[in-house]
Amino acid sequence: MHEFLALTPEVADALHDGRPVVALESTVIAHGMPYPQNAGTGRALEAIIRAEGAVPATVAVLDGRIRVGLSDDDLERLATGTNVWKLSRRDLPVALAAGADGATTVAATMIAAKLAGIAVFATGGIGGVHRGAETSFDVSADLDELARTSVCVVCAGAKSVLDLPKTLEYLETRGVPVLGYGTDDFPAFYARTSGLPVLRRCDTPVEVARILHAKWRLGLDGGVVLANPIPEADALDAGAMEAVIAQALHDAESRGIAGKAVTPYLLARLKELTEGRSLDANIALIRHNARVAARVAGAYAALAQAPMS
Ligand code: PSU
Ligand code: MN
Repeated sequence: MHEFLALTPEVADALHDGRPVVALESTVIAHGMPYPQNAGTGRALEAIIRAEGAVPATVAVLDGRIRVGLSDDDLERLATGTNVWKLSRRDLPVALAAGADGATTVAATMIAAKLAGIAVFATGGIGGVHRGAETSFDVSADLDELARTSVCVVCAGAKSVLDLPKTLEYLETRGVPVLGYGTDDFPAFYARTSGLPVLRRCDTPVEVARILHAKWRLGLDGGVVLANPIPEADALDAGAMEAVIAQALHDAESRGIAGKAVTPYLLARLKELTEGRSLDANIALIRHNARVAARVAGAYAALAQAPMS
């Protein structure tokens, strides 16, 4: 359909028919989790979305084309590949021109979802303003993408390796609604609460869908964050994680890790320091996000199909 964009027939058909589709990112597969948990999680997310009656569309770049919807072999290739680039907005044209393989971040996945016509996207955590950004200038391109690209991103908030108050300030400035799913409090990824309020609590998929519909019908382009807390049983102790996060940040700094390597380094280091508990929590929360995203996609598809009144 497009020189640089390829949808699977399943995804294209669902979009054509107005059925719910949920986009999934691939950086979490290629750079956010180790093998084989990454491949297993990628497959589990697709199965969860299907079980909820929606079509999953995992996004990645393979051989220089943005692929929306992957085969099982494609997924395995991303999960095991040794030369899979991490692609955000700035990297996409370079990877396409080079014919490279790459995993898409939240920002790049939003771009692909929007091009394909997918309104809802599930991930683990969004990038944000890093601690110390006042000197490092490290602000994830995910935030500017949320400001401009009309996709609803279902996440478990953001990790407290980031500066959460500054992340929320930035989203406020850029006009991005931050909604809490069943919570008034912005979740902090491994922990259910951060002590920071969301803009609006939503308790049902329909409430979320109504906000998406109102925003986009009004021509207010840009994303929406739907922050869905990690399930109670899977949450990690916030105080204990704070100490581990401080250690991981210190290690990143003393090794001179910078730029796009920061987030993958921190994720891997947290896993080591928690003996795998951070990975278990990460898998649990992203599965939960996929389920909620499928339900929101269903509610939004129903609303978008309804005759205008
Ligand atoms: N946060 C996580 N897990 C992840 C990421 C973020 O808890 O895997 C990934 C996402 O793909 C996100 C990206 O879009 O890292 C942000 O990278 P950066 O901070 O370099 O913008
Ligand atoms: Mn960064």
